[in-house]
Amino acid sequence: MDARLEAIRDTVLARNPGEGEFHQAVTEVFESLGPVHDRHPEFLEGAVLERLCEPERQIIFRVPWVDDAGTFQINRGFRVEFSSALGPFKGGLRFHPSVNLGIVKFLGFEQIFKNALTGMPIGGGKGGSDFDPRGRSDAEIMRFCQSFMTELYRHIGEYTDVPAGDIGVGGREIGYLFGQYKRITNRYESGVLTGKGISWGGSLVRPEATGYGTVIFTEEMLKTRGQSFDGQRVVVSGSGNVAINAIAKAQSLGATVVACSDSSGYVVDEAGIDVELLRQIKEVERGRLKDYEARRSAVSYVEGGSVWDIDATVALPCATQNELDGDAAARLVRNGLLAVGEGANMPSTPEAVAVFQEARILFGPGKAANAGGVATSALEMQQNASRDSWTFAHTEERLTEIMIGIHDRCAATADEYGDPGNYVLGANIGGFVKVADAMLAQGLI
Ligand code: NDP
Ligand code: 2IT
Repeated sequence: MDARLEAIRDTVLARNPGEGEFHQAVTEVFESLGPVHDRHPEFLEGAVLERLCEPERQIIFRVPWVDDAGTFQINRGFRVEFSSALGPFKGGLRFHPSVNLGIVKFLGFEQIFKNALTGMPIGGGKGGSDFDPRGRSDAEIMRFCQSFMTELYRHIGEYTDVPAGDIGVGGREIGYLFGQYKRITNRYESGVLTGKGISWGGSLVRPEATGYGTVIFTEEMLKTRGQSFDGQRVVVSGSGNVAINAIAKAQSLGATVVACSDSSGYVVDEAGIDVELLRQIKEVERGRLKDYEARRSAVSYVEGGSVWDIDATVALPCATQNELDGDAAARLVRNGLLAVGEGANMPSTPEAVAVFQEARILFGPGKAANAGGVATSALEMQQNASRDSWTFAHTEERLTEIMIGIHDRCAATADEYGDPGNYVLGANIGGFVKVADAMLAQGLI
């Protein structure tokens, strides 16, 4: 890492002890930015990095609620408003027991650059709670969401901060959150949340957008080597929103997705994952992946273990951070891997990324490859602002254009900085320069 940047990075780490994932995300971005500061000394003079690593605002709050047994429950809520240089804070809410300030800050930091890469007018933020939705009834989820919004409502707004979903937060939760926001404020403010239901202000394609976008981005990478998804053997991790839609899109392009996972285990289905069955189990029944095995022939379910033990030519990690380590990366590379598209945020450890880059594997980092979700959220905001709703075909076309645009900007930036094919460099520099320019133009704030 460039010595000037390393000194700033060390201060950031010392000021934010115990936030391992945030440290990892900051280090990863800083490692790309040395050459930018040679060309743009004004970024150092303007303390752009010091400012970017200090969120504009961080909100931590108590979320009290009552479970079905009548027991009082107390969770912790977060919203970290990182950067509004390019637009209102924008980013998802994650409900998972592992959520803490360091996780929310890593996600919010990544979101700044991701949102810049989309070319849409959105800043970066993230939030969530250590609430565990697993095994909770619908009524419990509703009461939790209502309590969460009873604090969050005063911090968000169409022109301020626009949350959406992430792990554990989908259409159902956005509905309960929106209802409570409306009730408290007495305003039908569609633009305050994205990922809404289609009949009440949502956008077609938003549910599919992250998974579809990841596959579109990966297809563009494959094209640079004269390849495509057609005929590829694909492994996807996770079986949530991003994973299911990545599987659907990859198979529509002629790939066979042979395995996917949840936090309990993975299934191998050599004939190709039956997406409709997977949707039925995970989205309709809210069941576990284990249930897939009994309902389809010639399928094996492996309890525990890692889905990355299964060979693939294309790997799409779509579950969570640091799920694919250096050993798994090395094994995949030895066994014929061509490309990795990160549907999740920071799923590959730094060691895994180093293995992929060393082997010149096509590697699309999350902040570029999974930007289709937030980009379609921005399209939802556009539709809300104009009180319009677009067709599926039109919205999908916009998503495709945006993903191809992100791919091409990352590739062009990597070329410009002398490392063709390095999408990590392209994404970090491409996103950063846009934000840095806006920050300097807006003065010291
Ligand atoms: P979902 O909650 O719909 O699904 C998450 C999936 O990942 C589930 O299969 C879950 O398994 C698995 N998972 C979660 N945590 C862990 C863990 N600690 N270990 C192993 N498996 C785990 O979330 P999404 O699909 O929305 O999100 C997946 C990833 O994509 C996240 O990294 C998210 O930040 C990222 N992302 C999401 C976007 C969106 O629009 N939703 C946009 C861009 C990125 P289980 O059910 O067993 O917990
Ligand atoms: O990580 C992400 O980009 C998301 N969870 C989606 C954020 C959004 O505002 O749609």
